[in-house]
Amino acid sequence: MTSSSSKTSGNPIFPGWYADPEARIFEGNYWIYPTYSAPYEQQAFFDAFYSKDLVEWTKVENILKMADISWAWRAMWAPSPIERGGKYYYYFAANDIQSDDELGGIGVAVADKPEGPFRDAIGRPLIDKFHHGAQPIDPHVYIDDDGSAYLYYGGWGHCNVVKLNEDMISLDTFEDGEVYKEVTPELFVEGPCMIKRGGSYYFMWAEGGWGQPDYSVAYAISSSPIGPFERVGKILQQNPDIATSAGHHGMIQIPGEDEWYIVYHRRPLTETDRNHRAVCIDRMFFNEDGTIQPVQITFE
Ligand code: FUB
Repeated sequence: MTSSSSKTSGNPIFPGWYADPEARIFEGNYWIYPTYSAPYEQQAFFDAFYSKDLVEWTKVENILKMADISWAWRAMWAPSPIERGGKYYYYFAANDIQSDDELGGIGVAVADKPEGPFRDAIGRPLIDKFHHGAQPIDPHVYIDDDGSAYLYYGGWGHCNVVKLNEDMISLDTFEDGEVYKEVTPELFVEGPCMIKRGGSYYFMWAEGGWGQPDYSVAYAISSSPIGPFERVGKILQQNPDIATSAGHHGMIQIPGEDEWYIVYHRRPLTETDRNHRAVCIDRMFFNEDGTIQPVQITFE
């Protein structure tokens, strides 16, 4: 693991069109779990990347394949894995359902190792309907210090949170009896992400137009993992000299340090295809008052 003098490999950090990176630390390695960014017919598998130092990345191919998810037929994307009790739970979106009549939504797979192979945990989507208007896509899983597990998700401008049971493959209820709690912050589009720092919950999301140059990341600070999430401002956005469409991210904290990196996708200036998205890492700094400084996107 690296410390304050951490370098990254130069942006983008690995070759290939990948998007929606989730970032984790498992078994002493940094891991990035992205979408394979291609037309839907080709989005039929997931690769993952790991590194000891954020510089050299090794690719693991096909950690989960659509052929192994009986109900998935169209595309799979936006993964979010987490470890609990020695098992790895991998949440993902599939099929891009547009209404409650279609089969699809957020699935959950499980494996014994961070590199998989992942297998379907329940044989059907974990979340298969629209609740409070949130399309069941873009899951992000978070376990709080007290062991409570939350799954944030949403698209089409609405964001929900559900509580997971300890088995990580079924839904609990909140104290008020709700299962699907809407937590949509102002301007939310998709791609939720949660971190905790100094007792505060930092909820972040993608806003702006999907595939548009103004795609970006904003955040809220709350004293609770279920909000309310009041928008503070933007963290990440395009730089006309470097890249456009910077958004849908994950976060890495260097173990034991107050040192944070944002892992996100962006579109090189030379590209116009919406799927030509590449994974990048840049440093993210907090101000003394706990607010977040706008990230400078770089080629470093
Ligand atoms: O990669 C597919 C979609 O692109 C995700 O659902 C969105 O968050 C956007 O990044």
